[in-house]
Order: sequence, then structure tokens, then C-alpha cells
Amino acid sequence: MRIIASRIVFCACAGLLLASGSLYAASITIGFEAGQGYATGSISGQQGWFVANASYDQAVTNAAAHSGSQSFRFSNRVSDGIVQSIVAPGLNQCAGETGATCNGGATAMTAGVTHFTQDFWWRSVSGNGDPGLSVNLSVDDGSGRRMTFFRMKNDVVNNVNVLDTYYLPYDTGIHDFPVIPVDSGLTWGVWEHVLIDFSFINGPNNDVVKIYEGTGAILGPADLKVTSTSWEQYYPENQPQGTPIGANTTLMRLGSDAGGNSVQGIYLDDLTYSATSSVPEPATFALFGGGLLGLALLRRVVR
Ligand SMILES: [Ca+2]
Ligand SMILES: [Ca+2]
Repeated sequence: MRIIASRIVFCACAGLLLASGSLYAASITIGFEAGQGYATGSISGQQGWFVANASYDQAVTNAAAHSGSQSFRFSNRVSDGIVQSIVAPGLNQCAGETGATCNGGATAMTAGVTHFTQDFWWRSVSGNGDPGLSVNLSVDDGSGRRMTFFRMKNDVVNNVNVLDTYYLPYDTGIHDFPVIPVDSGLTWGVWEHVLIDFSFINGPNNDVVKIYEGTGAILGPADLKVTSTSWEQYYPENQPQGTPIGANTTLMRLGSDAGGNSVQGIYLDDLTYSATSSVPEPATFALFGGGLLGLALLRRVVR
């Protein structure tokens, strides 16, 4: 199999469906801007966003932005036991391995769509420390069956507040979620760029999840911090679902008790997530986080 041509298609739409031969892709980019229909205030019900608890500390805000003038701020000032705390709009395709489903079994994976990327910018609201901060983003199937877990956290080291990020896969050997450092000692109040690059692979305990983090618009091989796996074994071992779990959205769980601290949280902006049939190559990473309203990679593969 040899790739002989590729081209890039940009689309100013939220939610994109392309089909050409063996290629399928769906993507959504959210800049939280007025031009995309976002108003400041609670994101609940805006543009397909779901918020489970009206008491959560979350809002579209114009206090800071990576692109434009608005972003989404949230924190774990209020936490609870709900898994689907805040859920982004779902794609119209389900990425997964053969036989996988999204939306709790209601949606079959789209044939050939075995890859999911989640690209975003974030920064701490605080410029010098945020005791109690612990928030996260996951790749999700639309029903709270998360498949990744990326955490942004205030650690306290020698009485100093340190901003760290972690990835938690499911480890079948220990039947638990080991906490793997992604990046540590990040600068408070500075935008960080993250790419979660998820390849679904047929069979158990073999998915590949690559975590990139940096401060540049282009994330490349030098920004690869962690290569790990997904939560695919969590479900058969703990909550059998009958099928492998796919992915079609982004979820934040506000489950970490802030210990009574008035946590300030993080700003999130330029969130792009995509279900595709091919793994982006480093040269295409420039496409992520560029404030695009939507994109898809169209690649022609000839055997
Ligand atoms: Ca923005
Ligand atoms: Ca697998």
C-alpha cells in the first residue's frame, strides 16, 4: 500500500462528514466564540453541550482566550460522583475497533474509522497557584464510557504550588489506573497545547494513545511526552458492555474534591476532536490548534 497523494480540505462548519473511497472523517472545532454561537455564561445547552449539575463552576468567558475573545473556564470547585459532568457535542461518526459502539451501544462504529484525535489549548486561570485544582479531559463514547484520561493538577511540593499534567490509562496487570506524568512544573497562566492521538487496534489491550504537550502551534515528535494505552480493558474487566467501546466526543468529569478551596480552574480554547480513518503524520500537526473552524484530512490510498 502506498500513499501517492494527499490534500487538505478546510470546512467552515461545526461537524464535518467526508467520504471518498475508503476515507471517512468527522471533526469539530470549538473556539467558544460569539461567531460560533457561544454566549458568555453557563455552557449548558449551548451548541450541544451538556452540563449535569447547575452548581458546577463553569462558563464561557471573555476573561481570557487563546483565539478570539472567548474561552471556556471550568474548575472542580464543585465536584460530585457524576461521570458525565460536562460533555461536548458528539461527532456524527464513531471511531473504534471492529465491532465497537458509541452512545452506550446505540451507535455502531463507522467502518474504517479507527482513529480519534483530541487537540486543545488550556491555561491555568491563576498566575501563581491554585490549591485544590484537579480537572481533566477524556475521550468518550457519548455515554460516559471514557477511553482516556488527561489530568491538569495543582501539586504541592515543598509547600510550593506546582502545575502538572498526567495521563491515566487502564492497566490490566494491576486492574487500576496508574498515574503517568506527562509534563511537570508548567508555567502558571500560560497557554499549553495538548494533542491526544488515539489509535484503536483490533484485539484486547493493544490500543495506542500518544500524548503530546507543548506551547507551540505545531506539535511534533519532540512534543511527544507519553505513549500508552486506552481504557479498553476497563470495561470487560469491570463493566462489561458487550462490545468494544468507541469514541465520538470529549468529556470532563468534575470528580476531584477541591477540599473547600475556591479553585479558579482552567481556561480551555480551540478544542478540536476528530474521528478519522488514518493517523495524522507529524507534518499535519500544524493543522491542529490553528483556530480552524473545521478540518479534515483527505488522503488517497492506492494499493
Ligand atoms: Ca476562543
Ligand atoms: Ca484494542
